[in-house]
Amino acid sequence: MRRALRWMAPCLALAAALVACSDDNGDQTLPTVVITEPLDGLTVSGQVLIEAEASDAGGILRVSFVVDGDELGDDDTPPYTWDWDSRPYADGDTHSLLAAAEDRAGNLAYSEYVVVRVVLP
Ligand SMILES: [Ca+2]
Repeated sequence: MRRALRWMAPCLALAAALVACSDDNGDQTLPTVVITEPLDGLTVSGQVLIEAEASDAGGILRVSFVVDGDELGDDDTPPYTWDWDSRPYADGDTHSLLAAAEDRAGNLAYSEYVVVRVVLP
């Protein structure tokens, strides 16, 4: 919301002059993000390194890591990784991993889901 207001202010100012300013407000292109580790369908155990690749012409602010809809945390420097402790999860259950990348203009993009099966160490 704050972002929207910040974005609109110069547009409103320029509207009087009939200047199209949508292209002058910076980056509106979503970043790209993909989980590179672990691979989809893999069986994992113990501490699991989740790694994502993210890129954006305007730069990446942070990549957040999500398991079953719950955010684990984020990383703001590449390589974007998170050490996921899978030990509290039930033996044999599957879980969906997701990475969300935010660029420096606040555009948010999500990776494809990666589904892994957790087994106890
Ligand atoms: Ca962008």
